[in-house]
Amino acid sequence: MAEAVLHTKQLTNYIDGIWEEKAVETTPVINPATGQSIVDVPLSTAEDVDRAVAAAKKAQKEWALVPAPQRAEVLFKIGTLLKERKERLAQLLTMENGKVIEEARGEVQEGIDMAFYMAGEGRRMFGQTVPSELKDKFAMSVRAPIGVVGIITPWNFPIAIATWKSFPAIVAGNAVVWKPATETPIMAYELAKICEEAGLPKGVLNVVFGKGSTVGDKMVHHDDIRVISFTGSNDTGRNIAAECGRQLKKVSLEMGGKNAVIVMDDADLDLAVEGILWSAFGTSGQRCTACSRVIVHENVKSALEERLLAAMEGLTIGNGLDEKIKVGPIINQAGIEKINKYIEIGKQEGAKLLAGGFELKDGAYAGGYYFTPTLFTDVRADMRIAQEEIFGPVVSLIPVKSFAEAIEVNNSVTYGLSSSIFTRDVNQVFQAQRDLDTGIVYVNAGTTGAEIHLPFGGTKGTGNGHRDSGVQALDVFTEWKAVYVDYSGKLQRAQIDVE
Ligand code: UN1
Repeated sequence: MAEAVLHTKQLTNYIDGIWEEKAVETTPVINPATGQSIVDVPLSTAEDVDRAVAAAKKAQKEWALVPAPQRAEVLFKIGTLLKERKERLAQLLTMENGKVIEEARGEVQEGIDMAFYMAGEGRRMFGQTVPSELKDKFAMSVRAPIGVVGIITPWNFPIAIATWKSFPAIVAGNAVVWKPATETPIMAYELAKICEEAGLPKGVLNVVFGKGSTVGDKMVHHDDIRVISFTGSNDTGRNIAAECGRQLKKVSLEMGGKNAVIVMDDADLDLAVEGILWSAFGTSGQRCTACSRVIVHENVKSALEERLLAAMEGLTIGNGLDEKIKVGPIINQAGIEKINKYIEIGKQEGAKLLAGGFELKDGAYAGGYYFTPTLFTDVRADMRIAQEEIFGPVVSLIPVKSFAEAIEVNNSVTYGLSSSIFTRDVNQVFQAQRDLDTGIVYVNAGTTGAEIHLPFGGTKGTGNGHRDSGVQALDVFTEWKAVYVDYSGKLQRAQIDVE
């Protein structure tokens, strides 16, 4: 297939079904593999947000009255179009984000899966009927849409995360104002085009671009936005939560992880190496679910190190459009600087650098933002490299003496997104799934690869108890309404007229 081409030089806001005039202020979108500009993205204004919210508010009233199975049909069409354009979308995704093409295809697939899954939800959207305590009285609880929802999405999964949030919101009868990350707006542009083509009524999905300090702030403060769903950095998430708390606005947060793979001394070490390699260096470690700690039983520490080092040599680094490449670039220079900072911190803390630890700037790498897969060993659980999210291809090996210590170390971080254990001991499997304090637990697989029909999110500093994707996502975008229908023909007082 020919390489995908974007047929515009500047993206524009999409408000009330209209692709607007070109913006006054823009910023370039940079391909992190080459350093070259692909397209310009508007720096939308607070006034743009106001118009987007007004359009959403108007559209939502009618959209909420469309029966959910019919709303779902639009999502089904969206899924079909996403499927038809999968290769084009994957290529554009690799260009704007850098992830290797195989992973880009996987990410688009998450969007397709989410569309069909939520299309199915349109014919379920289950509520509950429960018996009333009174005769001739019917009681039920139903899901009601909330209104206008604001979604703020990150650059590392620019299409998948957007679908985890917008599709449940839409099928539940809400309207959306979406701010995608400035680094990766092309997926937003393409997805909005697809929604339009699939017949989503104007105003149900609106897209504004630009900086969080202007556009995100305005969304968070806007009285008519009733829910904010955010995935991104911890600091930003906490600020959003504080403001939403003040306004009593519902907020759903996913703010990263410090995920570990535990390797016990009875584990299949080759399988563990494969799991670590994929979840630590896939997406160049730029996943919230990425493995950045390996907690290894001391009996197999040197065997694991040896096999891991050998396997890391096979990791090809380069432009992700090349099918042979396994590790693509880092998103931008700021990302590289953050990783470099942690390499220095790790060295100062006394961790032993076994592999990598440097960026690649010359020859074939010139212009791009590349970092070598890195392995630290003899890391102590309380070191900063073992506690803080690095968001790059850096793994810290932490030796432990027992299963109990492994669990304790796993749980010693402020985050709680994903964890994994490699063991053949069935008792340890069940103890681990109970005791690992994370929202996602894997057994004999790495820390990445969540499926869209299960809840995605984490405990402790990862979030605030809500979940993306899965049927649980509907809880973010609906209110539970309790409905009582009394058909006795007389006034029956609950708690009082009970015989
Ligand atoms: C993220 O990094 O924020 O489970 C999302 C996974 C992917 C999604 C990651 N399905 O690794």
